[in-house]
Amino acid sequence: MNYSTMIKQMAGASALAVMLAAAPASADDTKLQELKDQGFARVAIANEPPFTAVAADGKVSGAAPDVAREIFKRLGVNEIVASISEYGAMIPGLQARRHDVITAGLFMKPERCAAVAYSEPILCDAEAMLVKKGNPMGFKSYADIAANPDAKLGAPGGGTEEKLALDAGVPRDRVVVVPDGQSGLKMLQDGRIDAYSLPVLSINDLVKKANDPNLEVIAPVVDTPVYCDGAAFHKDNVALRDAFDVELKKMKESGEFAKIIEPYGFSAQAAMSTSRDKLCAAQ
Ligand code: 6CS
Repeated sequence: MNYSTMIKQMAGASALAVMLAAAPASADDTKLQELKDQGFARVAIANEPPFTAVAADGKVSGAAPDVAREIFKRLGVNEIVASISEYGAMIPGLQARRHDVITAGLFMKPERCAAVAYSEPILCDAEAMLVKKGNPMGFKSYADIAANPDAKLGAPGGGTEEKLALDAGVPRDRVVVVPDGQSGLKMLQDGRIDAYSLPVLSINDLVKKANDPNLEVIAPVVDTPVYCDGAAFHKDNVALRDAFDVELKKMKESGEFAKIIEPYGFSAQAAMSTSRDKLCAAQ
């Protein structure tokens, strides 16, 4: 290569370098301003009390949206607008920009941590199974369900319980996708499934409202960890996630975080005793 060509190449390279250096802050830095201008944050929820709930009049509550609503207010975004989604569709919906954040009790696991930008931990819970009174098939673990060729488990589509059951060897055709708590309860009562699995607080909420003496809660499911969720942001919105975490930390330290989640049955201490790094590396 002759000298003049080399100089031209270098000039081009340095011009490019100057352009990149002057490039505006990443697109990520504008997301919070976008939400402020929009006036609301679009949150994905599941409608699974006490994690998330939608009343007959459309009012959104539950520990996850209540924490998010308060933090977004502090960030200058006054409202949240919720859409109900199956757990397995939440991350694709976030990646397709249909949601600004997932605030649904979506438990941190390595494969999810790779796909989203989680906040620090918010809601922690163990896993449970709802069975007929007396636990006639003797379930204590998902392996017990795998071992019984007649046993069928109901669980949320794309949810943690479905994956735990499949990983424990329950064949696909014996793991029944259940869209919501009421459906799961009915399927169990009608004998279409032999156990229905959700986190402990969700199962307890369902049982309390069912008022059916022929039900029994198996909790915790043996050989399963305590999971914690975080608010889940798009991978390109780390600056927004970090701003959310600054406010979450303040609320944890002031006691305001506990005031929001503990009336729902969650432990602030459980969330404060772990971290995103630990939960995303664990299991
Ligand atoms: O994160 C999950 O997959 C699970 N989280 C909750 C709050 N309920 C069921 C779901 O499978």
